[in-house]
Amino acid sequence: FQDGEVDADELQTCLTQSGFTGSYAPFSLDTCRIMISMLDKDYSGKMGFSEFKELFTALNGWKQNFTTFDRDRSGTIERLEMTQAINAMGYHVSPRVLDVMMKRYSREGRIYFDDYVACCVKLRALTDNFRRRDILQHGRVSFQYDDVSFLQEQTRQTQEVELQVKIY
Ligand SMILES: [Ca+2]
Ligand SMILES: [Ca+2]
Repeated sequence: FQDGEVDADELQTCLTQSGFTGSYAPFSLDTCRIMISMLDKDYSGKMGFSEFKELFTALNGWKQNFTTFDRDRSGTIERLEMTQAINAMGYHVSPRVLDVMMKRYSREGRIYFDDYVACCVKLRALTDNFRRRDILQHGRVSFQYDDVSFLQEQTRQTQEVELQVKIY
């Protein structure tokens, strides 16, 4: 943080050097880019110190979550484990949305830590977006198709999907 902000390369180096991912594979540049853009509150295109602190706190939670829900200790999160992890984070997703998430973030049914974090960052960004729009009434909300377009890159169809968020 010499110049106050880090880009994706620097973030990757920083997280790798800190040994954050432990025995899991280091974060890809892609995931680092996603982390920066999703938490870039001041739209600087880089990650400032306060954004980094927020990310680090979130990462710790996700890592704990990942380890806890990897019940068979395979080092990856499979479908059933993902359902439980998502519920624990306060989300409720329909089986159909889960299918799409598995398709997007897993490799042959296994979600690695790197992709898990990318998914968590995205979910969190969606939640923040909803909070900003103040439509988290009754603690549950269904995301509209456009909000989860990241989940469906192939089929363009307009429909509401049942990705629901519980109260935080
Ligand atoms: Ca920034
Ligand atoms: Ca597992």
